[in-house]
Amino acid sequence: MAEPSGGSERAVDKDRQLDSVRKDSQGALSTNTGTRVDDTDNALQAGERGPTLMEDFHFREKITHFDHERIPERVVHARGAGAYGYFQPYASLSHYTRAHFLSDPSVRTPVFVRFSTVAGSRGSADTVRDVRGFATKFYTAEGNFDLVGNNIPVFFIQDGIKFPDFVHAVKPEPHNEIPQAQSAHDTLWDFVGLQPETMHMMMWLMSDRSLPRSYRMMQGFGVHTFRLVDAQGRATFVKFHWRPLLGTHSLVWDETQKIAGKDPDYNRRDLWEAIERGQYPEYELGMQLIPESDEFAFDFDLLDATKLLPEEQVPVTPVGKMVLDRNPDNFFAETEQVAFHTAHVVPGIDFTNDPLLQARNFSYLDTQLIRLGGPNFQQLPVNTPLAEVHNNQRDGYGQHRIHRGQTSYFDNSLASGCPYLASSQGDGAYTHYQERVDGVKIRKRSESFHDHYSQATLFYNSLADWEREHLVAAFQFELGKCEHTHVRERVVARLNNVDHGLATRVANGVGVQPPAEESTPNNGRSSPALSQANTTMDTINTRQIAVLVAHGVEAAGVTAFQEAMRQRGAVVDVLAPADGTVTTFEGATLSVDRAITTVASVLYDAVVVAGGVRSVAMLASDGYATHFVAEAFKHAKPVAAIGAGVDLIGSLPIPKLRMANGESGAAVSDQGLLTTRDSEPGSAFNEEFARLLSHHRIWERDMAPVPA
Ligand code: HDD
Repeated sequence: MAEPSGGSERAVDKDRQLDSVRKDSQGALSTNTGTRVDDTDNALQAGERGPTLMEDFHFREKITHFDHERIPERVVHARGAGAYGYFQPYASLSHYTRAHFLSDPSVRTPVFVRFSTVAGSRGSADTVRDVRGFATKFYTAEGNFDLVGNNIPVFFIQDGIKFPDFVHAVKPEPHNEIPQAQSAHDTLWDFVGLQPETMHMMMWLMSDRSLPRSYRMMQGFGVHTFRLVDAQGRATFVKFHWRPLLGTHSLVWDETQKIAGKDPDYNRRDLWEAIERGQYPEYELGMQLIPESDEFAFDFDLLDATKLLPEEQVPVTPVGKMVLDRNPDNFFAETEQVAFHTAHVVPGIDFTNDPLLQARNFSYLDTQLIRLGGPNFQQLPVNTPLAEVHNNQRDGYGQHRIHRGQTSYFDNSLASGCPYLASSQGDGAYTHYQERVDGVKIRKRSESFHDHYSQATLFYNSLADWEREHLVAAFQFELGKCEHTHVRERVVARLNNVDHGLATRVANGVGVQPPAEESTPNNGRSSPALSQANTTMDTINTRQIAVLVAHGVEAAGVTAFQEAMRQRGAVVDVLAPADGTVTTFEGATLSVDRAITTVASVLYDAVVVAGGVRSVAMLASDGYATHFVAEAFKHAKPVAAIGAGVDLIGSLPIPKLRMANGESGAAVSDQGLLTTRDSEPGSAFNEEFARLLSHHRIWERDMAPVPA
């Protein structure tokens, strides 16, 4: 085999490959056979008021094509957003794997990533409570490798044969197709109560992990234990992790529900806009590497996808970085038609006997056949590998290749035996890891898969207080939506095996009898790495800040603040009661980015009320503006006020915190409320604001009783 080309050149190869099929809107209008068309608004008809004629080939072609525009949406993960980029390892991993793309730090491998929600339809809102898919296609020189993961490190079920049952339970109920993209309904919780193996994953789903602030701020996990195999055929177990460089951050539940109406494309738009601004999302790939000799060293089974491997037991080794730097040109052609498959592997990466993974290795190929209409979906441009493809597979719907020659079988002599068999050494052929397998045919779950609660407890114990409060509230919300009392009761009984206090609180919130005594004592174990309280909090890059202004605003303070935040990578929008410009206190004009009525506080990470007595008086009498600030406060966001802006805060129905008073003086910061009477706040104010924002939310005032 020719040595795959290396270096940064490779990252653009996929882009170059796609160039051959890109099409710009230009030239004269024509039919699909190239016949030019001079009227596409009026069908050919017999007389001005007469019937349309069959003869109108342009009409028929146009309508027929339109009638066939839709393809089946993905049965799960229908709603998604994608981007291109590249992956580059920090150092060679050749002592673990022969995979070329992991063996040379000079090789940049092009990638396409698709993020998704699971339960909702293609048009559902982005911010629903759900798992997020994190699927990466590496276009390596040795073929495509797909890492089809989620933002949660465990899964609902242990054996893939249960996947249709689980998905039927979580999807809208079949008799009335309600609710859309929601887990808060009877059938899901009925399933959960009857399947204790779901309990660990349900703890994650009820945590803030299911409400990511951004696809750029969530982790990714390969979930299963895979195998890395080196050139000598030696294997190491591996668990894959993606860590976002911006930290792992979430929205709050009330906020996500409002965003679902204000901007259903919130996460999709966020990804798109960050890439358009050149603020490229970055993720570090990490690996937990487990020697084969340690296969049975843990108190759970490495083949059980409802279990994670605590980082405190086996640390995550950072091995490389992925950067997403290009938006697709066409959503359908690329993001919709991309076809991921867990069995798209390259030499050096292999499977384990995890029964969930084994099932996936069947399901993903099968689903593409119906979704993309036949066996040639790999020829769709987004799926085409950079590695050369030669085989004797022929024909089928959507065949784009013109295979030449007389032969389409192996072995042949008429085409000199081509395509010939690749060898594993010289030609880099894939060889399956030679695992010894010995067993009787049996339908039985291994004993080692039977503990369903220890890690659910581990997760619960690892959460910060505020995370635990959110989780309890989520269970209460979801079970509170269930109509059947016995469904609520059974889940509470399951939770009693996780933690008695948790079960009691949930029971009290949903009106069922709390369990009298604990069924399993809390094991007291925790893993700090599982809490989002311990994530990266050192940047405000790409954070969205709203500055509220009106006529009479003291603009000097606003401009200096804007500049200071932009230098740190944040996005600052000036919002006013109306779009256009406002006349400033100084007599100049200040551009307005958006009218307050067209946005909402839930679309921002922080809010600042600018100074200027007239401006503040106008804002204080504007219900949208006051609601904006109070709501941001309720959602635990940094709220700041400059000069007279402090008076607006004082007039709001929010808990009274310490605020700046008097004519001037240093800024006062109290539980994320930052105030200064100076109309031009200095660098100390900016520093403190950036510090608060880098912490994402001020959880100490979370759940503030604010009527917003
Ligand atoms: Fe799956 C899509 C992730 C278990 C069957 N899955 C799909 C996608 C992601 C995952 C991210 C969307 C890919 C894309 O963007 O196109 N799935 C997972 C993870 C799992 C998992 C992390 C457990 C660890 N999945 C799973 C099982 C089965 C499937 C057990 C079936 C036995 N998944 C599918 C599917 C989908 C899919 C039906 C729908 C569309 C597609 O594959 O291409 O085949």
